[in-house]
Amino acid sequence: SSRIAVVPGSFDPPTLGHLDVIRRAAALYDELHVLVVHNPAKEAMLPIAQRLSLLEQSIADSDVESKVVVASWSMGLLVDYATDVGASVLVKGIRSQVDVAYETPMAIVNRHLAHIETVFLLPDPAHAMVSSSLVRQVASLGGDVSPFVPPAVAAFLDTGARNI
Ligand code: COD
Repeated sequence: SSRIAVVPGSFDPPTLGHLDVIRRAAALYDELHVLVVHNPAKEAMLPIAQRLSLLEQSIADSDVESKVVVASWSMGLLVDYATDVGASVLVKGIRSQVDVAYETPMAIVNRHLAHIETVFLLPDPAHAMVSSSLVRQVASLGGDVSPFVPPAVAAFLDTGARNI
């Protein structure tokens, strides 16, 4: 049977750190659902539809496209989406102890809720310091975000985002 995993995130916007985790996860699973989830704890920069579009473009530019489904979820628990698509694993990237502290309780709750395991992947150190919040800050102050994001996201933030 095929091994299916969900890679959830806010992806506001997608970064090279996200793409690194997606690539690593694609090497481990047969099918990946990259899932844009609204995080109520964070104030959003981009609408969900825009994040989906940027993720699709970024993944189309990579070598893992054939394994990846991009989707969004706002109808309830993340594990309900995972169960619906036959996934038994969530994949998350761990940058630091801060991520471990944030992710551990969610992983344990998700295991209790639906027997879904969470797999933590360590990023390439070259990308470990990148975060969407840093990119949002640099972009809002007019800086060059191209070292931190896929080309499609850099192009969008250079032009389209000024109109948001
Ligand atoms: N290197 C490695 N990993 C990275 C990097 C990087 N540079 N940047 C981000 N990541 C990882 C993050 O650690 C995370 O695993 C993932 O990529 C996504 O990151 P973000 O910032 O886009 O997304 P978050 O942290 O805002 O996550 C939002 C979620 C909605 C996925 C999260 O809040 C969640 O799992 N919510 C669960 C909702 C739910 O069902 N709750 C009930 C049970 S807990």
